[in-house]
Amino acid sequence: MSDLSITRLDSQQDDFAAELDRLLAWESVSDGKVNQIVDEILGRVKAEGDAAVVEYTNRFDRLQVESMAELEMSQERLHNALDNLPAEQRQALETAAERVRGYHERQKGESWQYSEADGTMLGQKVTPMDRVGLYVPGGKASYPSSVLMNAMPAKVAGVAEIIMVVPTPDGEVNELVLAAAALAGVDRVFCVGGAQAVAALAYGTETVPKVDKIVGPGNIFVATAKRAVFGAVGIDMIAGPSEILVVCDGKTDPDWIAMDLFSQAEHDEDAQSILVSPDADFISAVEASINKLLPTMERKSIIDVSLRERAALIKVKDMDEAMEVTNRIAPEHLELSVEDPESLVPKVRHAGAIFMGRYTAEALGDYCAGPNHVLPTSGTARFSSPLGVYDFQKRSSLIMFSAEGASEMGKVASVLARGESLTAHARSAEYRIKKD
Ligand code: HSO
Ligand code: ZN
Repeated sequence: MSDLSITRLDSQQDDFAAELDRLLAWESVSDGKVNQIVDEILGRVKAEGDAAVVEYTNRFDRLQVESMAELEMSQERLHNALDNLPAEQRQALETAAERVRGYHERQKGESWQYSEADGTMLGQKVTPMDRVGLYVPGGKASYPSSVLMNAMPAKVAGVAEIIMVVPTPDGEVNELVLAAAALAGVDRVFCVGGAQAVAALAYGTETVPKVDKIVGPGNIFVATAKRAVFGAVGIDMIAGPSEILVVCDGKTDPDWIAMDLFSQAEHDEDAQSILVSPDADFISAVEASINKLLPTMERKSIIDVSLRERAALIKVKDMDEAMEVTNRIAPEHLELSVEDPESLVPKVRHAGAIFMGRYTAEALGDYCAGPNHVLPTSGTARFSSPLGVYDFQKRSSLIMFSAEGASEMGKVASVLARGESLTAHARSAEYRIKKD
């Protein structure tokens, strides 16, 4: 295999800012043809329910089932999958699940309230959603770890019912995915996928219950369907390809860094891996490691395309500049492979997850560190956060006035309401003003 040519950038070059923008440009394609297909599927599932879901599933996943019931996996089936796992896998899955649960327990938003001197009480009541849908992709991106990462925060939030959908093309079932569903406490699993699964969850059918929110990654049909049903139900973020940004002081083993870059590149050809360092010799050493290690990788053809097309090795002046570049990128995963990561963290303003120190491989976060691996991608860490318990909880405001409080605030409301020419508002407040 010939040496890979990976984009090299230097912060000192004149067009650095423009080159960086070009590197980061990413648009999740919104295809007219896909929209049309998805609209038709959504419309038919909404109108015809189970029959349409079964028909699409037979067609797209090459199955021959006659009813929705045949596409449901029983709890017994899920628990069999868990019981039949090799002991090592079961233990690893259980350890991961426990750590993810423990981390998310700390995220639980609690209700609160306070009272004012006149007895008026104000507060916020936190409640879980009743029912959520979890989309799990089939095929090469079907990750049991993602089942845990999506289901556990919902469980911890107190969601009463979790409905999972997962396609089984050609009838191929992923036992580890079923085992993870059993472990996470998923309530019902349907072997359907694509826009038809999103439609079934969003609108409900005779068999699939309608959910309040749909979470989980999927292909362009799933993403387009999720966007289309938003409003009828809640959705999580629309995930882009995975990314990693490694900031290194030049003192970590270059093989470790090369493999960390591979770890996201192997997800798919569009994944993006970037190294930022002030040490030019180190950058060259990592490049040599990349070329040495790539032929040994099982997914070398995916990694090869990802690195050629989307990766970059960026030389900066110093660590301060590295942090500026980091904030411009707002990466999904940020590895601070440096001696004293704690000194850099205060300078990080935008990142989905921050992996601190040379030992903290991003891969640990993907599986078992505890924090969620569903993270904002494509620069959206500027305004959004990891999937968490808060995504499955809602807040209601609590307001209770005493007679005295109603009288006082009635005067304020009356003035403001009359300013807006809303007389019923004003008079409603004024009835409660004490007359003496
Ligand atoms: N790195 C992926 C999650 C994942 N990795 C699942 C391995 N399995 C997105 O953050
Ligand atoms: Zn990963």
